[in-house]
Order: sequence, then structure tokens, then C-alpha cells
Amino acid sequence: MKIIRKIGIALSSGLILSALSFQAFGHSALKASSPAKGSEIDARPDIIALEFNGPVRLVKFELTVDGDEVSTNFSATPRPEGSYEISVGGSGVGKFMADFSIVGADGHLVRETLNFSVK
Ligand SMILES: [Cu+2]
Repeated sequence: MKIIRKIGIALSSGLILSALSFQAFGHSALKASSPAKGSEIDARPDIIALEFNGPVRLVKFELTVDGDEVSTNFSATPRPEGSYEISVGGSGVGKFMADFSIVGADGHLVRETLNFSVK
């Protein structure tokens, strides 16, 4: 009985571990961006560049500066791409927050935010 229970615990902890590593490494995610996450820059960017850890479909991209919505040239892409460049037009200065969603190769919808500020 004891042995069976130990096997049971080993099996379930193995399952939990693989579920955790799937969570950590399975999803598509932002790998790099320009401007970088959390950065403080002196000049307003013309574009926001996003680089992902694999091909993703960018399905939503909303930008606010100090809480005010800023229009971009974003349009949802039919085919997955590893990187995107979004033109952010006349965005002014302040706290930028890009709120975007991607769908990766595993079909999961992942929501991310990118914050930076322009002085
Ligand atoms: Cu996933």
C-alpha cells in the first residue's frame, strides 16, 4: 500500500511539474520590444516594435498615453509573424501603455502589456 501511494504521489507531482513547465514555456510571449518594457526615453517613438518568441497573430493592440487613447495603424493580421511594428502617430509625451493580445502556435490567447514613458 505504501509503495503504491508513493508511486501515486510521484506520478501526480510529475504531472504538476509538466503542467507548470507547459505554463512557463508553452505560451507565446513578448521577447523584446522597442521601446523596452519599463524604459524612460527622451523622444516620442514613431513606432512600437514587438518581437515574440515565435510566430503569433497580433489580434488586439490598444495604446494609451496618460490614460488617453491614441490611434495607431494596427490591424489584426491573418498570418502569424514573429515581429510587428506598429506606427503610433502623434502620440505626445507621458506614460505609454500598450495593451495587446496575441494568439500563438498553441492556439492560446495571451494578453500582455508594454509600459514605458516619454519625457
Ligand atoms: Cu499557450
